[in-house]
Amino acid sequence: MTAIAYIGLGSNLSDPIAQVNNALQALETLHDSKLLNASALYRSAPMGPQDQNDYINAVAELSTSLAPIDLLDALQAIENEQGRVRIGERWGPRTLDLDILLYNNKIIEHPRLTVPHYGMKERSFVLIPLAEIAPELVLPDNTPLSDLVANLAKDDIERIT
Ligand code: ROI
Repeated sequence: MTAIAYIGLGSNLSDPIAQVNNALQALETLHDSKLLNASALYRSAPMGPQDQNDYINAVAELSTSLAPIDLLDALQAIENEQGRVRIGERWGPRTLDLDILLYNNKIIEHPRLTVPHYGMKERSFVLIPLAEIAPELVLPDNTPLSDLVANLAKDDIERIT
């Protein structure tokens, strides 16, 4: 069985554009998976503490035969291979975040994994790149992505490629 998963990418340390591009390359060669699509890169103002750099964000679409937790393990391996560093505890800067945003139409409540990603419905840096590659998407709670995007402040994000 294959699933469609949407992955959020984010970085604001150690050459964030290169971090995100390298992560997209790693997703291209991810086992048991195929990278179907990737958004442009976006520069976004930090959500959370403001005394940190802007982020580079993107969203990728995968088809995968990995179960959700196996996909999470694979994404964490990519984060670790790219020398993930986190500074501070909550919402501090990071070299690379790879988040499972959606996995088919599944709702997952697992100690290690919540899908849909808990903050995605309010985050322009997730919704705008996602809408670029999946404008017709409807979330598992039946909310059309286009409704969320229509009601979003977009002054904190800029497409850069
Ligand atoms: N802010 C932006 N703009 N982009 C992110 O990817 C991001 N990731 C985070 C927090 C710290 C919440 N802020 C962010 O984890």
